[in-house]
Amino acid sequence: MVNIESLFTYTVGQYEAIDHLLSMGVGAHFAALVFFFLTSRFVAPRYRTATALSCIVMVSAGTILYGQSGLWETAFTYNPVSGVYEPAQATFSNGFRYVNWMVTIPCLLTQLLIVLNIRGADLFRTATLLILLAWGMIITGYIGQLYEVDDLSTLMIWGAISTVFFIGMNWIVGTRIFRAVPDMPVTAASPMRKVFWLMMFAWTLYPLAYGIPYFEASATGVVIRQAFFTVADVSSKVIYGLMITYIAIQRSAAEGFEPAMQVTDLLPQRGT
Ligand code: RET
Repeated sequence: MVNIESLFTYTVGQYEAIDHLLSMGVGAHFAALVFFFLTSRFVAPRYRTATALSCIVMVSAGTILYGQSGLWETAFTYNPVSGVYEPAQATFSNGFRYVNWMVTIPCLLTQLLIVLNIRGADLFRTATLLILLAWGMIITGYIGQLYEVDDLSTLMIWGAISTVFFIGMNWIVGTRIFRAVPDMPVTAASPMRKVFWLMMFAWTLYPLAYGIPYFEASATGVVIRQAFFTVADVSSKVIYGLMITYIAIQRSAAEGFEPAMQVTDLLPQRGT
C-alpha cells in the first residue's frame, strides 16, 4: 500500500522542485496565518468566525505540509554514483493530506456559510450536510489512493464514488452562493461570485492529482502531482481565505461596523 512516489528515482532537478514546492506551501500558510490574525479586528463579530476559521486552516495545513516536506527529505537519498535521488528507509505518502482534509474542508465550508450570512438552524443543517458529503468524498478517496500502485481499476472506481460526493457538495455550494449574492452589498457580491469559480478551479486540481497514477505513472507525473497539490493548497486555503476575509470586511463596513482602529490609522496623518 504505497504511493507511486516511492517507485521512482528522481533527478536533482525533480527532487528539488518537489522539495521547494512543499516548503513554499509551508511558508505561504504560516505567513497568511499572521495576516488573518492581524486583520480579524477589522471584521465585525458577526463574521469574525470566518477569519478565525482561516487561522485554524493555516495552522492545520501548514503543519501537515511541514511534515510532508520533512518526509520527502527522509524518503529519498542522493546516490553520488548514479547522480539521482533513490528511495530510502521512510516511505513517502500522500495519505496524510487526505486525513488533514477531514479537518480543513469542514472549516472552509463553514467559513463560506458564515460570510453568506447563513445563520441558526439553516447554518447547522447546511453545514452538517456539506461536511458529511465532504467526509464521504475524502474517505472513499483515501481508500482509493491506497490502490494506486497495485490496482488502477480499484483506484478509478473509488475515485468515481468520491466524485459523486464531490458533485453533490459543489451543487449545494453553488446554489447557496448564487442565491445569496443578490442580497449582498455590491462590494461583496462580485468577490463572492469569484470565490465560487476559485473553488471550482482549485478543488478540481485534487481529483486530477489523484488520477496521476492512471495518466502518467512516472517521476515527471509525481512532479506534476505535487505541483497540482501546491497550487490547489495555496488557492483553496490561502487565496480563498483572503477573499473570504475581504468579503467579511466589506459586509462589516456596509453594516456600519466601526473597528476600534481604522486601517487608515496606520498611515501617517497629514500634519503630524
Ligand atoms: C479525491 C478523490 C478522487 C475524487 C475526488 C477527490 C476530491 C478531493 C478534493 C479535495 C479538496 C481538498 C481541499 C483541501 C483543503 O484543505 C478525494 C482526491 C473528487 C475536492 C479543499
